[in-house]
Amino acid sequence: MNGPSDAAVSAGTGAEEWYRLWLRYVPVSDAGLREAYRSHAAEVVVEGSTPIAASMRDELRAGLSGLLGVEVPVSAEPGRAGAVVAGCPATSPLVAGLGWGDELAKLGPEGFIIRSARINGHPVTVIAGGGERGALYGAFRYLRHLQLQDDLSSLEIKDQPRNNLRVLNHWDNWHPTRHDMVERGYAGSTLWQWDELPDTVDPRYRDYARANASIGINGSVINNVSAHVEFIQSENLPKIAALADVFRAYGIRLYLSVRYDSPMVLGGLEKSDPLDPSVQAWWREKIAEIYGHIPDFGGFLVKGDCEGQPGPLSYGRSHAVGANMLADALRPHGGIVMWRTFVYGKELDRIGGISEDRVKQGFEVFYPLDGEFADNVVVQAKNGPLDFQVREPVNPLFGQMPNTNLGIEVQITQEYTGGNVALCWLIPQWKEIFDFDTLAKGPGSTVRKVVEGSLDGHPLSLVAGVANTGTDRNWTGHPLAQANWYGFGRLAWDSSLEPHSIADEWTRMTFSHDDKVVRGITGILLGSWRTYEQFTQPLGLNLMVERARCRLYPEPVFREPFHGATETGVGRDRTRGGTGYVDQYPPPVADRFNDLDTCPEELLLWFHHVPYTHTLKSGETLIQHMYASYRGGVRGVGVLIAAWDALQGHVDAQRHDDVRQKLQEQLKLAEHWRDTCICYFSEKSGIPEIADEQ
Ligand code: GCW
Repeated sequence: MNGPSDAAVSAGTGAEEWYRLWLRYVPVSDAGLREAYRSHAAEVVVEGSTPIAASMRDELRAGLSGLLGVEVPVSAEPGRAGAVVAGCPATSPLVAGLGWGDELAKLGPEGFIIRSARINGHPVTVIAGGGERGALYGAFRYLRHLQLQDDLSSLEIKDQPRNNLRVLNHWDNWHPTRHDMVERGYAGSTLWQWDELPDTVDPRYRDYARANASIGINGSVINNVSAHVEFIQSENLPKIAALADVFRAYGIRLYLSVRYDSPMVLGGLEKSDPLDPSVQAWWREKIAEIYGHIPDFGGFLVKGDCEGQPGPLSYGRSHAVGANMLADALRPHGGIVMWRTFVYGKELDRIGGISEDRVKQGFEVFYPLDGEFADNVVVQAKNGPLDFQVREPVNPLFGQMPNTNLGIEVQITQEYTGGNVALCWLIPQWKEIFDFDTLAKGPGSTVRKVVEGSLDGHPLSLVAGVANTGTDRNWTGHPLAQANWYGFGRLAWDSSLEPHSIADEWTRMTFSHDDKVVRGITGILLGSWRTYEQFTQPLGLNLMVERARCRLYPEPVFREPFHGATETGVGRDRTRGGTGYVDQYPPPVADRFNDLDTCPEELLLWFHHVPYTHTLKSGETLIQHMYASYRGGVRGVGVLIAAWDALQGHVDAQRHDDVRQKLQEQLKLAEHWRDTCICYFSEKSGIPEIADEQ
């Protein structure tokens, strides 16, 4: 097999339908409900002339007109029953006049109230934001309320985001590199057309911004963390600024990934030592130049001292010193630094005492730095200690850097979870991560509370996701991967949301309220992560995938140093008797993982080297369970296919066909994994599969 088939990368027959994402605004099917809605949404009133006010006005007008099947007019002030009034006290006298200031202040600038009220004697619906972004999020929430066909008669909705930075990380390059224009991107090329900007501003940027605002994403790092200096080169800043102008109208701040050695590469300086005054001056000047083009620029994302990226370690400076220098230069402009903890390998040789086991190294570098980062630095840690696997334990840094703004990075693009070939809805995985109890301050010390900042009282909270978007007309390569983008935004806004409700929302907005469709597609989404785990890396087996760009296929022999398979057993001994990784967790968690009997079975082979003949709780031996898992995973894909086929005639033919094709691709992938891994482990262990398992 040589990578995804042509069908796997084509836009598919339903391209234009998929392009509309979850913002389809198709007429409410029930005529009675549509009539009722029309009486509650008769005109749109948005005061002010700011970019966000214009966006809100456009979205409400287009959304209501689409959903109600009539042209809903825009008015300067409520002139009839059923006006929809949107704004915030600072920009809308109508909203300011309601006296909701104290309530709104409590919700913060991104919070909102949607409430039935009376203005000028008319019954109206008010969408009031604490600030303009809050009003914008309220407008999208109101439209989602209609898209979900909920009752409009007496509205009382209050909401606010649990995390204040909700950011996409685009691993987009300035020019083609070994990973093409988008590293680990499986949806075509980069969205940012650098050769056309700033003169030509593709309308697609606005649709990108709308889609993000509709799910509360308020930040976009537009370039790869393996950074290129072109993104901060003076002649290119007008191009970057043109994107920022589009994003601003949807409450999205633009950030840039920067190379730590930019002062040398761009500035011609001798070195990039953060303690060197000329380096500090260079960054201050460059940052001032960026803000000259982008007044609300968000700040920098940095991947330092890893995979060939330069960093402060080469000057004998810690990552805290390295980050704080940039943070100091950004502070006068209100900018922040997001500093990644993803470090491993040779760059760490400069620090003594780093363990051999790669998964221990990030913790060993960052744990000692707790409390040393400036207040406008957010340390950005991947959800797990290795690298976005289909299953990993939670990164032990969560809960153990109480004096640091500690954000989380998850991967929406499916580098290790099927590329654009397999459906793997990751929201259940992310939910498990947010729900994990670090026990750092006793029971209830969940990753959610660490990231939100509520456990340790931090004002800066970050949820970052490596984006899965590209130029494919369906945005995400696999059309159903749109649900990963959607779900990321919803969990970044509130990580206590239930996966089922997110799947239900997305399905109704993207497809229909047909009960068969809603039940069918939510079931397919909810089952897909474990199915992918079953046929690729069961029981915490890490890792099996090849090194290639798409990481779709197993390379069991090549990956033996990772998964630890021998003639007698498989898995990595990370207990106290092995690499000792387990003791990077607080004692009660470490004890649970350290003991073969209490270690959660889904992480068994991550923490333990287990004999093939070991008996699991199910009564099966380990090896027979693995054989059964690979077979079960293939059957699981068959279940997805059957569930999708059952929707024929209930989903438009074009989009139905696109997904059917993808699922067939996925079946071939799963069968390849099954056959390769069963063959590998049969030979390795010398233990044949028990016949009735076939
Ligand atoms: O595992 C690696 C990925 C790289 C990525 C790196 C990172 C952007 O394979 O493609 O580089 O993680 O997270 O920085």
